Amino acid sequence: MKLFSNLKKLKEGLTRTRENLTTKISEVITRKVKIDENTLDDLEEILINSDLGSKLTEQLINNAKSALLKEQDRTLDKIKEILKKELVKLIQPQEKKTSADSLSDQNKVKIILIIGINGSGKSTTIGKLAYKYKTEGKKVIIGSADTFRAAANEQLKSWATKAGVDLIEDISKDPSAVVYETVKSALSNNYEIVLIDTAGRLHNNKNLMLELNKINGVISNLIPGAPHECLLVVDGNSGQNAIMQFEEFNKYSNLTGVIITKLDGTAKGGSVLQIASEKNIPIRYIGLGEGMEDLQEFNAEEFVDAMF
Ligand SMILES: Nc1nc2c(ncn2[C@@H]2O[C@H](COP(=O)(O)OP(=O)(O)O)[C@@H](O)[C@H]2O)c(=O)[nH]1
Ligand SMILES: [Mg+2]
Repeated sequence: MKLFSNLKKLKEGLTRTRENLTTKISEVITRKVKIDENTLDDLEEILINSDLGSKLTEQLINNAKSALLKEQDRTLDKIKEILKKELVKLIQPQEKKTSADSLSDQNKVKIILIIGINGSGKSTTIGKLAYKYKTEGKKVIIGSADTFRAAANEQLKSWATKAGVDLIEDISKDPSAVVYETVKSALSNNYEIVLIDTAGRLHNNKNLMLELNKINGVISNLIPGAPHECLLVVDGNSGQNAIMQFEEFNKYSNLTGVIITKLDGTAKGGSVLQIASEKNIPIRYIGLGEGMEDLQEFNAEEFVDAMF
């Protein structure tokens, strides 16, 4: 399922991250006669500032250290190559999980719940996913369960139209009722993919938690074991906050994966790697723009390659 996997697009999307990183790394390296502790400290700072976070950066620098210090060839290319190789090793475990797509045949219908804070890109990602599955020949329906904002519903409807898929909305503005109707309809009309959009913020976290619990309950009452996927959408610009969002949502949802959006607009693509290395959860997709096809499966090597 490599539909939109396109290295060129990934590189385009990560242009700002790459320029930011390589400019700074080359500034540090080219000033130096040899790679000493100070140089490594400078590298460390650059990586932290690119949102890799202190933990991943420390691991990366430590792993790269011996290789770097032993290396006779201290050109920028060589150093980048070593950093890339060590970074891929650290984040690859999460990619392997991704490639075994959990779209198993045992579930005739697959229920995918999309959660995350307001503005993270949930509805846009649902539009892209709807289009992706539709293009693969699947019968797709969207449940518009962010009933709190009229504009949110209109936006999702326009995505559904563009992707050519069906959508259930409103049901007197009750999110659980929308979810119920959507799953019911999916079961009686042989839909294969159900994408459920949710609200990002109720007036407090407790309400959001109760709402998500209720939605999960409605789904599992209709289909035991569902939702089959619960994906957290995180804005790639959110830095350290990405980890916090993950931890918060993970408390009251059974997260099966993460989607990181807006990687085309940030100079700091490192938050992806931070989640991939620190949390035992697959990075399922990355968002690289506002178009229908701007969604790719996460591939550690490709990502690191596009980043440096
Ligand atoms: N550049 C870019 N913009 C995105 C991406 N994903 C979402 N957006 C934009 O981010 C804004 C919020 O997205 P939306 O889907 O409404 O977020 P939601 O509140 O979580 O549903 C919109 O303006 C989207 O067009 C992405 O991958 N790249
Ligand atoms: Mg939305």
